[in-house]
Amino acid sequence: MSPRHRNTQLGFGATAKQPGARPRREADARHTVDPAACELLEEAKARGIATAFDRFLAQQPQCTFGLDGLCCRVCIQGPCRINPKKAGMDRGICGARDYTIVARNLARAIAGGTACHSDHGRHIALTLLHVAQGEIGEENYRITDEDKLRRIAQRIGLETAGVPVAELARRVALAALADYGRYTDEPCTWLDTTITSGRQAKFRHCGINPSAIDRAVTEIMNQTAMGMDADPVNIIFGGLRTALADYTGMHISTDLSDVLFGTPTPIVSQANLGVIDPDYVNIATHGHNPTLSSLVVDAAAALAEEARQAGAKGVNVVGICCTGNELLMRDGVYLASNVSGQELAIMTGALDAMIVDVQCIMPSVRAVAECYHTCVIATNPLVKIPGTYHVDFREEKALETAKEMVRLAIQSYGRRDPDKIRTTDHRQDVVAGWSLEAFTDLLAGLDRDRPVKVLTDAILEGEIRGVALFAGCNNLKVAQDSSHLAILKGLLANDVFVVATGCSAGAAAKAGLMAPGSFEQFGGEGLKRFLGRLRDAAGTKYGLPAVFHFGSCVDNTRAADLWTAMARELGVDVPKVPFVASAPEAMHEKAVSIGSWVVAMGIPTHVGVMPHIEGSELVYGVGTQVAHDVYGGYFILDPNPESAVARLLDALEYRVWKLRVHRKAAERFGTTLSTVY
Ligand code: BF8
Ligand code: SF4
Repeated sequence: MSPRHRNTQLGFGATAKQPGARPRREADARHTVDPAACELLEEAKARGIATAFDRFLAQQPQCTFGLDGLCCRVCIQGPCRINPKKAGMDRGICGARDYTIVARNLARAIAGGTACHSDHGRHIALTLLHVAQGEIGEENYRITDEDKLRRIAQRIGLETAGVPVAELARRVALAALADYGRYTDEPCTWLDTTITSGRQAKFRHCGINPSAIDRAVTEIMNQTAMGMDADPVNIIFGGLRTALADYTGMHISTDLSDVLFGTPTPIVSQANLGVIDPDYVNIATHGHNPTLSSLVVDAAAALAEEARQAGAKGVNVVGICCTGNELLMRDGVYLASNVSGQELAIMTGALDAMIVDVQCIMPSVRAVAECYHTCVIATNPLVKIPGTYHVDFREEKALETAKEMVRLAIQSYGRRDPDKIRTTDHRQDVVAGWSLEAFTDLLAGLDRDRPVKVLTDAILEGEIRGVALFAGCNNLKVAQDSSHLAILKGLLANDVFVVATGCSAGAAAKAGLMAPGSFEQFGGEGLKRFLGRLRDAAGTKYGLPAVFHFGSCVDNTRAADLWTAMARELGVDVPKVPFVASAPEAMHEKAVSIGSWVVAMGIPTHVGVMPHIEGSELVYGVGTQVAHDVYGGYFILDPNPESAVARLLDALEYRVWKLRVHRKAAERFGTTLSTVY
């Protein structure tokens, strides 16, 4: 463990930044620990095709000003690259100091992530509105989960009795859209109605309640412009307000996707590149938004006969990234890979089309596809990649457009080059579909009235040590999936109950950590007992996994709903709940915004790739130490998986210990539970 990342007994409080220390990893020569990806990378090498793995190495060494967050390009007098320790270079041309520049860069990354998630949520809300108003035909979209719609409506304070479903959907959609553009100062509805009263008070007290998502993004861009805010703490508070707007947009996405496409229930499928089957017309849906991909699934089923006429056995839709997670958890669609495997899917030579919507789509997919027959189809007006097909996807003719794309894939199947087919056998069984509702049902097998108590009791009694959320991306600074898997296995063996989303869920799925019954293989004795009890009580048709797939990245809000439910069950605020989070291979701006709201919600949050904040001791200290005092959550920045496991376990242990002490004290003195964390 490097001295910078020494742990304290409490599990938080990384030591102050030590000059000259640079504990970043060297480029990992292994590239990936995914066996399917290894095979395909060999193929790339043999064919002389450059991938992101090669380009990562070509970028070395990366600029240390950028890595430290000390490069300012906010105005075009810059870039100003400053060195806080060198006289004359210790501030930018305008006089901005290290802490201002680092805080501004961080806040702008949060704004970027918030824009992505919230635009996704807006799209879903608009789709629901158009369905409710009868502007989109039933063959395209419909309200699939009326119960969830009613529960959401009640939660946000709408009258539901006697209101017809379409009208209720219209009101819910309008309430969601109001969270984007409110001009008064009330907090966003989706934030305020889904958190504990303790968090409501905390956010109000700190003045970080967003009143509208779009306003939060606009304000932080203004606040961090040249000649605006120079106070790093005020900038960080602005960043956190934006991050809470991110949470709001994500929660809207999850809720309204469930209404439109159904709330996930456990479903068995498979993951890894071996799901690309050369006997079928293979279509990868890649990106994030289920409005497009769910229709591709319908269109593929409808056109199976056309595929058979073309000589294939049918159409096989597979998913990549979060679109893959959305389809896996609702429809059991195979998950081909997480973000770093997107080019490799094309290199199987059997991928006939890749249909992309928004976010995490590397422009390089087109360059790789040029070496193959694969037809890359972009579908969103905000995502055009030179050289690809662009199909204008509109909700009102969604099925028709989806069929058009499936037909392109069938035509492309006829252009395959048999010499280039290099599919792999690596695929793992997966049981996915753990919405919070599905997981609560599982707990209800042991206690119908207070299902969440089953989980909190298991923690208080020491059967399991707490809950961990695994989230975030692949980042090629780390061998693909290696940190996810090392930390996941470390926590499972130490009896932590684990849920995962996004590309972290993809890593777990591909490695067999979500296979039915896999908890028996990867869990410690306590976790095995706990999940064994749940399995026996629920009498499930499928075996339980070691890691529970909680969905796509926007579904991190399902995990947030879980810690909120645990806080309510325990009668405390979130900072006392034995719950931690980890993004071992964080990459995207979206991961920065998620990590920031997870910390503000009160959760110790590990990040395994150093964010660009090391240039300012002040900003570093705020994230790793001061945040704990203010919010109860804090960042554990540690690229070493072994010490990350130890520090996450410490954080859980500290919370359980404190919870027990406070409970005992309250019992003994007949008082209410202490609110101190
Ligand atoms: O939104 S985990 S690489 S795919 S950003 Fe992207 Fe990161 Fe994957 Fe899902 Ni989330
Ligand atoms: Fe340089 Fe200041 Fe402009 Fe940033 S805002 S580029 S520090 S002059």
